[in-house]
Amino acid sequence: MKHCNNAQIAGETSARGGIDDYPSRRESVPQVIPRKDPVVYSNWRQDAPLSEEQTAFYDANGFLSFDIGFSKESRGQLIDEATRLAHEKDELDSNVVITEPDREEIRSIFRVHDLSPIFEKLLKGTRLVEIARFLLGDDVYIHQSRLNYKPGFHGKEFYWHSDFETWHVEDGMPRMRALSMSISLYTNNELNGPLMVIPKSHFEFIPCVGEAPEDHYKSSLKKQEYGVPDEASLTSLAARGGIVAPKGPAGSVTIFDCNIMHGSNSNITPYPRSNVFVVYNALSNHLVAPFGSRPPRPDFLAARGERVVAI
Ligand code: 6CS
Ligand code: FE
Repeated sequence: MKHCNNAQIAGETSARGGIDDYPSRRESVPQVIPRKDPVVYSNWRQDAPLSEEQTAFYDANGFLSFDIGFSKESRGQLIDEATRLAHEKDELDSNVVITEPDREEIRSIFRVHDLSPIFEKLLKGTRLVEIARFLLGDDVYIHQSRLNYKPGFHGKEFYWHSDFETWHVEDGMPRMRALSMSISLYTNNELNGPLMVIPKSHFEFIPCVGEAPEDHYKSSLKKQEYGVPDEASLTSLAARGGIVAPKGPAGSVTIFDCNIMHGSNSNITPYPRSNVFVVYNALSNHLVAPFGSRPPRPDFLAARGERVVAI
């Protein structure tokens, strides 16, 4: 893993003319850039929504898993809603429905907090929002939400990536001051393609090599081939932090930092691994012009303008 020189640590002038502290898809050789942003933006306090140990674990590892304890009834409601959205996909804006590569099975449906009052209630609920506000030290808004269905037998992998690398280059997210929460609707076990994270990888920004094509999201949401890190950097990150696949019953939540390296394997078991994901961004970290050279992505992927509404 090559480390970049001081000039690059100091930040390069971005294609937009400002300073870009996390330049990516520019160099032909990946050069690791140490994280320049905090992970947890608040000091722990007695009334914090996470324990001191949970907060310290998230800060050090870049992720945290726990069970929000769905009642049987609320779990059933969420599954029925995910099924309803899938059945009514032809009535939805076709942009928000992503199918698996070369198949008709649904891979993801985006902006579920707009499409479903049931998912809106969960994702804008106090329990999750208070945790996001605490960790990000600011009011928050929903940058993106999605249902990843990962259906039995045909749910394909999500290759290793840092979300922040994409959100910075393609959406214009300035700082590492956002986080995702993945909430399982079915059991996530070691067999059905659980989310995998590399602990501690959030401390280093791995620039990617190769500029993505126009409208990259039309292919990347099915199978990401640009904005993916090189194998030497992945090997080095995994050697240091290992690989963890949080497991648990429906209602398990995994919070993960915007820059942690993560991915998931294909699901060839009969058991779906449908999880709802939400991305909370700090209000002060709202999107600006992309740090890459392409036009901004559509707002079903990256809320901007009037969609930036604190919750
Ligand atoms: O490009 C994005 O925003 C989406 N792609 C991945 C693989 N993770 C984050 C997000 O869902
Ligand atoms: Fe991701």
